[in-house]
Amino acid sequence: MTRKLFLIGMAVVTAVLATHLLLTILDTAVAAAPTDTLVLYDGALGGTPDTQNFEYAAVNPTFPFPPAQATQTYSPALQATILDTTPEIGDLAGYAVTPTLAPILDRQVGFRLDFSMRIHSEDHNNNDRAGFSITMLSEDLLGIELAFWENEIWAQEGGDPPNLFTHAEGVAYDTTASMVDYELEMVEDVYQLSANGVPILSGMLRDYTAWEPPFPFVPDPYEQPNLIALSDNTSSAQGEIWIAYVAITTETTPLLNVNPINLTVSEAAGTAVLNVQLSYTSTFTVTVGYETVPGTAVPGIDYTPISGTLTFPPGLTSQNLAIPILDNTLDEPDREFTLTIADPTFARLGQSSAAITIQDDDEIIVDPLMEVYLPLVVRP
Ligand SMILES: [Ca+2]
Ligand SMILES: [Ca+2]
Ligand SMILES: [Ca+2]
Ligand SMILES: [Ca+2]
Repeated sequence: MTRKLFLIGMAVVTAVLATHLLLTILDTAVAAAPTDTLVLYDGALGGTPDTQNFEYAAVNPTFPFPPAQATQTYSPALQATILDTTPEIGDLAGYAVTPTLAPILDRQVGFRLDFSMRIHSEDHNNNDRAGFSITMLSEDLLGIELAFWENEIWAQEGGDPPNLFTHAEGVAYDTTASMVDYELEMVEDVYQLSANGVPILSGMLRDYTAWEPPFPFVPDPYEQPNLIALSDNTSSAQGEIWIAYVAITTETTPLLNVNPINLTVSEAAGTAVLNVQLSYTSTFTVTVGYETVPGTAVPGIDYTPISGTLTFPPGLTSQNLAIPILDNTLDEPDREFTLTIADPTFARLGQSSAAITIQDDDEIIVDPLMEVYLPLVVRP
């Protein structure tokens, strides 16, 4: 079994190539990115991915280790790189981001790989293998390896052998028809793949660390944090793949904000209405807990406490919370309490609390006599 040797070879190559000169060139490219999106390869700029933020390796791991016949060719007409492993099925070839350049891929705040590509052709002699795969691992080594066939995209199973690296959930999809803009997002424990803006496949993240290199001196790519690799990593399949664009974006989950931060209502208002808003639409279903926290205002006397969970289906970005305010006839100071949100899923907390002030609307109950005679006393 030689399927994972490509990634091993790539890791070794990475170590060899990590020269000061290379890092200087790559750092320059990274610094140009203005946001938390890091463009890893842009075919419109010209050149193959290894002239930008990727490294390339091609090996034939079968004894006596003949030179790899796989090629990478930049096409000005396509503004893309053609990776071709069809000359020899035994070849392993592809790209990985230099570990020192990879951003931290934190599942709790989410990250997303955007890639534009077309499977020109793909062929495999094993139901559990594919001529092209995208592998992305989080900082804590959970991730997904997606296999691309001409007519299906599917996930490699994780865990322990014999299930490890077998054909798991997939979706029928024509990967050959045209260049497709894919988005592979990971948040918390799940991944979701979209094609041209439409979610097509999702599932749980996998743990591939049970795989072990066949030689103790080579590093294990499945135990390399923040791994991003695009490759034919098997001797059981081959393909011709056109790659036009790859970028990684971190902190992809939206922020949850309570508005307004300070709200003043009359005791007679009936309700205090607060708004909970997502900073942008999520393709995941976002939830967040909420509850009222007493201050000088007393639950059951000044307001009716509320608590629960808000759910934002994909597309919904705003919801209101109405807190019942209780009226009375006592003259009293203004009273305050707080609404807080906590424990979000598929989102981050932004402004997580709001202070509500209940203004008293009752007047001093004066002695009727005073009310009648006081004006007479003060009148000149
Ligand atoms: Ca391992
Ligand atoms: Ca191959
Ligand atoms: Ca009142
Ligand atoms: Ca009152």
